[in-house]
Amino acid sequence: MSAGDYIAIIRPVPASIGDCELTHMDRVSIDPEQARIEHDHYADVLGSLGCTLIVLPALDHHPDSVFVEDDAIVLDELALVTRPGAPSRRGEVDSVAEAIEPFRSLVEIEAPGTIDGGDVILVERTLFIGCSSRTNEVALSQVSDTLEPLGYTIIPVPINGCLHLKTGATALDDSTILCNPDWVDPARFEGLRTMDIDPTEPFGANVARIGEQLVVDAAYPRTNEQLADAGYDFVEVNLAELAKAEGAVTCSSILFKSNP
Ligand code: CIR
Repeated sequence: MSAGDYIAIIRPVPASIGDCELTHMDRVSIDPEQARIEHDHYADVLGSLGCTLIVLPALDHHPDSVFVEDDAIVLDELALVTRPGAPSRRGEVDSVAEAIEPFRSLVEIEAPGTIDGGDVILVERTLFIGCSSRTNEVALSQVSDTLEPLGYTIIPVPINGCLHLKTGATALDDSTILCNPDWVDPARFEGLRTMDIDPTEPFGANVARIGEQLVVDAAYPRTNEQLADAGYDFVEVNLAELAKAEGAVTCSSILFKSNP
């Protein structure tokens, strides 16, 4: 499967990004213009890798609306439309669902369930789901009830000290997880190999995967060098402004196969 077979849903950086939710970070000033420049380059990279881009309308009254990953979990058979853990983010999901509807049937997470897409790592037919401040047991049960009959395995993963599971761990391929062991216990990924990030780069574990190709943040050169040494192929982006909003590479798009 090449990147050309993938859809990437993105949404522009809103003018209100400075009013974003923050959980583990102090608020610092964010330059929306600089964030837009960085996000435009990110979109260009996804396009240059062959993804078909779907650009949603900006939602200026939703400060975190650029972080579309949290609004849906797209699998081959269907898409779960999330109910984000932060109430300020719940108005983001309708337009995301509308964009996915031509490609997948939709299943909505119902109240009082809450889950953010950033808490879900999909490796083949296993979903590792972070037990974060955004994702609760009600949503975990709904996800299990929907997906286990389709042959998926759901594995809850405790996290400690970061916003989402994917802040501290992401899949590099179908058998390897890149992990910050201070935030996520590598032993939770039973049956998979794990690679630790460089300990000086705690946020380096968040990489986006499009088939064989990875997209990484250039802010983590030591971790990226480890990836290069291990033979991974990646393109670098710079999302420094969005990082101040507790965002990262995966959060800024929803990537899925157009014809699974
Ligand atoms: C939030 O707290 O919801 C945003 N400021 C950051 C969301 C980042 N999303 C992600 O890691 N999937």
